[in-house]
Amino acid sequence: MTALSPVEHIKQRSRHLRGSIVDSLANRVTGALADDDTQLIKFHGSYQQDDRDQREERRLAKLEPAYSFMIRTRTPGGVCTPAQWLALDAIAQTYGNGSLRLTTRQAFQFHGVIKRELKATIAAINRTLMDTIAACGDVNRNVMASANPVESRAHQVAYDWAVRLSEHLLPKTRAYAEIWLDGELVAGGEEAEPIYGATYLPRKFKAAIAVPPINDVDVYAHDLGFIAIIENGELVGFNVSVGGGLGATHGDPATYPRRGSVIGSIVPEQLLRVAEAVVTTQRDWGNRENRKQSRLKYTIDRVGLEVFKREVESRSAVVLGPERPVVFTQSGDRFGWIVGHDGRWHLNLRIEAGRIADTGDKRWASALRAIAQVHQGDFRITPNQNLIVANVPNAARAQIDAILAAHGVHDGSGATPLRQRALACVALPTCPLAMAEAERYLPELLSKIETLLGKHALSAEPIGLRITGCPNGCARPYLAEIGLVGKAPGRYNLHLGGDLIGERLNVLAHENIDETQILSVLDGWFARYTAERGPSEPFGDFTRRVNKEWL
Ligand code: SRM
Ligand code: SF4
Repeated sequence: MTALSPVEHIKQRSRHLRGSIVDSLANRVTGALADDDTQLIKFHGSYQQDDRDQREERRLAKLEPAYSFMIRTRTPGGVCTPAQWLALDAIAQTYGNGSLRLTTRQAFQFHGVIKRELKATIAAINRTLMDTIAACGDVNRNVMASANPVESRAHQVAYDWAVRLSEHLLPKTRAYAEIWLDGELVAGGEEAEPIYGATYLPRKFKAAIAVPPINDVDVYAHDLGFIAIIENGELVGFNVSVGGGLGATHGDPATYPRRGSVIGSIVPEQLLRVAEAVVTTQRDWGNRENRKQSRLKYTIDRVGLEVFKREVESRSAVVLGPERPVVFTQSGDRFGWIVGHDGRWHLNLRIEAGRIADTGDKRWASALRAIAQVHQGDFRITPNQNLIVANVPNAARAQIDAILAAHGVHDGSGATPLRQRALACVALPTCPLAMAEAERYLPELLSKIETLLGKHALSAEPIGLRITGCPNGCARPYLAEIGLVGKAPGRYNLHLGGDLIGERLNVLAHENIDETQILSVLDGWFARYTAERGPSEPFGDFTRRVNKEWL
């Protein structure tokens, strides 16, 4: 028998995620945690990192790396109140690096929190009635839901289910309360984890709820996806998708992005039972020896989709109905003011790479703080790293517009569709796994590609580009029409052929190329696209059609 991976042993001896985190926090000799605790802290919503820009300088000065912590919230569906916004903004200023980061999974991230302020920061987040438990780690993570509050009542129902699912799959350990909130100690940490057991899941687990026709959540990228079936504006059920996941390792063909497979449909009341059955099947069947093979997608490919489906049916006592027809028309956001079905207004703001900060004349952090001080509705983080100022009465719109203008920012509706749709993961300097830049490089790269699009009279085309600093896929690059995946400093793999609705994985077209080569390859494609495209044929479909071997 192959040995369990080291992380399994750490979980096993952690007494339900306690480990020695309390001692690690108290140790003033280092800015880091003990090794085991760096794994366990993830389940509490935080990662230990170090500033990679400073690594070499500190090494030469014989100093330990500049350790700090990233903290991620659990915000199902990405919804928060203005009061929460103000509190989170203040926390970022007091304890973090001054910026808030909206993630591709509708959460907030704080970067740059030092160890001695970690407890105060997490406690402060909890005082806002938001938490960070299970935002990371081998558990079900933040549950996503279509952010669009516009179309129908179905969106509210989908959001409510996302909250219920998130709560249902939360770890039951009291470790979080004990460590961060001075909760009562549980003797020996012996409380039960009825869904997860003592060693939790073999690997991270992600769930999302999509409300057609908008697949903003990229539902097929998730271990578990629910696709709402809507009849006459009412949500009457869900298609169930399993086994999506995007992470891969360069040069290791045993790892790959996988699109989720629909195994059937359910009525809403069956959602929690089916979700729990998928989770416990993965708990029991997932690979605990090799973490590169432990996501649900590999479990399903190993045992077969039919076998997996039968097990889920048996554990949930739900017989899945046939897959129902659903149609997605887009995965991107719609910018500017949109009026909802109930007459309230929603302002979708484009936030470049999700980073909320005051940078030069563009004072996003101050603008949103000022909006939060007067806003009576809520805020919604979109899965595209953008923000909706939601539920605004008509009379309050002018004030919000004026605040934005006074702070040098705008909703992004005037930007090129390329810029509107683009996503970039965090990458350097905080992500330890980054091989190349992503967030910091995005603005410059987009400007260069916009010049090319202008040259070919394609500036108005809705072309989707996503860039990541490594093959883990945090900005879901494998679903983009143009996906750039970091290989080394300044070098990327170029993927082409995704679609605009998140239903098709793209294909590796060029390996390990630099900016000059990227621009030259795209220049060639844009020229052909202008000359040879079919009527209304999107760029991704065109590249796919022309390269028939990709089909
Ligand atoms: Fe991710 C690891 C950032 C969404 C796949 N991801 C990381 C870490 C924590 C690096 C680490 O392990 O030390 C990154 C922290 C960087 C930093 O400094 O903040 C990181 N991931 C992010 C975020 C912040 C990207 C962003 O720019 O928004 C997203 C946070 C989401 C959230 O709020 O929970 C983020 N990560 C994703 C997604 C997209 C999604 O889920 O829709 C994926 C691809 C889907 C999937 O999971 O298959 C993704 N992240 C990964 C992986 C690869 C997992 C795999 O199966 O191979 C890793 C590495 C790992 O787990 O070993 C990873
Ligand atoms: Fe880091 Fe890679 Fe994720 Fe980007 S894709 S945030 S570089 S792990």
